[in-house]
Amino acid sequence: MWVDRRQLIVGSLAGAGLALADPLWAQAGFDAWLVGFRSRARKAGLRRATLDRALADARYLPKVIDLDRRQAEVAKPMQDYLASAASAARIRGGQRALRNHAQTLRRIENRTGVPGALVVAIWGMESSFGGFRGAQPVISVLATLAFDGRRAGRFEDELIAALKIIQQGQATASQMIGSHAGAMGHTQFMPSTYLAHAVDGTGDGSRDIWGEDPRDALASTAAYLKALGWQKGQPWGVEVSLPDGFDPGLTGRVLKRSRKDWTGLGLRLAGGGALPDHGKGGVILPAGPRGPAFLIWENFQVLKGYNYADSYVIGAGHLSDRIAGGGPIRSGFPDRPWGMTTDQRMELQRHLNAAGFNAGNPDGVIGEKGRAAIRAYEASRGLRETGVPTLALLDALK
Ligand SMILES: [Ca+2]
Repeated sequence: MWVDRRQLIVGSLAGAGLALADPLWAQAGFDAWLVGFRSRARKAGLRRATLDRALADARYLPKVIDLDRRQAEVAKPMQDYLASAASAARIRGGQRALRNHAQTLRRIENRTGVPGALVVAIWGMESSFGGFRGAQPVISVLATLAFDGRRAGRFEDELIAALKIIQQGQATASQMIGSHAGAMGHTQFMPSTYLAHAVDGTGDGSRDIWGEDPRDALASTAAYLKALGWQKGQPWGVEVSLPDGFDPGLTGRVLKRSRKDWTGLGLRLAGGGALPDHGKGGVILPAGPRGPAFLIWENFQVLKGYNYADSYVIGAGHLSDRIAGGGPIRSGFPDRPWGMTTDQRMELQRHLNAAGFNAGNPDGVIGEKGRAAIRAYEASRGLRETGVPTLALLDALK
């Protein structure tokens, strides 16, 4: 009974936003939540013995909540993001990894069509080639996030997936170390991704993405990309040059054209040369029309399955090109993407969101989501659909 009573009190305080400010109350609420969770986990097929063992040390981690709430402020400018995503040290690290694991990566590529340089680039992005795999107890992290309630359903599902991994004997709760968001191992798999896609890359029957040996994680990463639809031989994207006077309203991931059409519109490979042919593709302008332009195909979308942010996909894709011997991005970056300050871009995002057009987190980056929101706004007003952020649009929305 005392558990129920405490849950009641904590529940009402949580409603007032007070409970989580006090770690003691939070711990009390967490313990009560765990009792209810156990019965839901049992219904999901987890055995009592698994839960006793795996949840014995589960505890509320206030820091996880702090970090979760601190996400999504002003995004880094694209050039700064790319400079760290594809730093000289990381390119060297990737080339070393490509040599050290050449045989494994060749085997993986033969099986999945995913190039070794890309697998290694993701490894570099996710954990600095295994150097930073996270140090948090994943069971407690996921339990804390599920209890916190902002995305309770999602994190409770992940916690159940993590417990199933333990029940399968793939790892113990204490081996299951990861990030403050519950991502695990060399390439930072969420538990549900592990359950659906992890494979044995070493042939020993285990799927160990947590230990020192990265081969299971590398094979699993490629298997996951293949399952997401990776197309062999197709790049993530290529940098292109646009002719003078090019209409940015023609760009956007969803506005696909054939190679012949893009060529006719004056596009060339950045640095010269004819465009490659991988079917219909779209052109994206991550820093606006005065920054780099990329021609992208289906594999760009596949990589978004790994991490939805366009910046991540461009970062991982570009890093893989550099690891494979390609050069830096040729175009410079404008000080003001789309001719607007960061504050103005954030304001535009906020106004679009308020008007019912989902432009995503107001972080100052007008990516594909923001451009789709602008197109929807334009369509709703009977305007030509450009998806192009401008000061005039901001004024119209104010
Ligand atoms: Ca293995």
